[in-house]
Amino acid sequence: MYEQIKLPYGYDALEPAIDTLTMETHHGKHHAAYTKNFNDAAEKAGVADKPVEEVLANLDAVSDEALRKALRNNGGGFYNHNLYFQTISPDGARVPEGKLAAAIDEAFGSFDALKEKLASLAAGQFGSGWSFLSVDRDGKLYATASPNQDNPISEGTGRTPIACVDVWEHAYYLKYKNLRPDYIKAYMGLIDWKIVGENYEKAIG
Ligand code: MN3
Repeated sequence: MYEQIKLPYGYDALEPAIDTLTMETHHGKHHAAYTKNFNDAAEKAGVADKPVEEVLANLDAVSDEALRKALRNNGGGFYNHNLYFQTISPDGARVPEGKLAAAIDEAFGSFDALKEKLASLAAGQFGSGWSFLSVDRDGKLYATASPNQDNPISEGTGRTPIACVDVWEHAYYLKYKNLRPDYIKAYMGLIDWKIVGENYEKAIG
């Protein structure tokens, strides 16, 4: 059984950057639905004993097209939102340190340049989707965007996402309406780079 992360902070803890009603709806309804639908599809496909990363990396092994699509969309939604809610906090580290900081400087030139790139990818994503910071097996970082609930795993890149920005309208529309860039800035201001650093070290083993 795949489980939604339990938030280590309250739905109202991220005010005013992310409002309480958006958090309630996003985590309590949208993410809950992706999780339920992913569990159902994984059960049907006979893959429910595998880690979500493995399911997403091996979608081609599922021959039934509707089931493959359900796994891609709901497995992606389950995975992406766990990362989205896990990597923010009301009082986290606002700058990266150690190995992650060094990898960011190497790949992007500076932390500010990375933030600009992740934000512009998110702002420029046409329709629903995400921007991701991901890492390959050699520790090299990439910033990319994906449509829908895709991610670097389901896209077959072999990279592990370690931070993300959700730009589906359900992530921001109640408060920010059409002002997607303002939401992106607010969300990115909540990213806990200590957690992202832990994700980085775990991904490269
Ligand atoms: Mn979302």
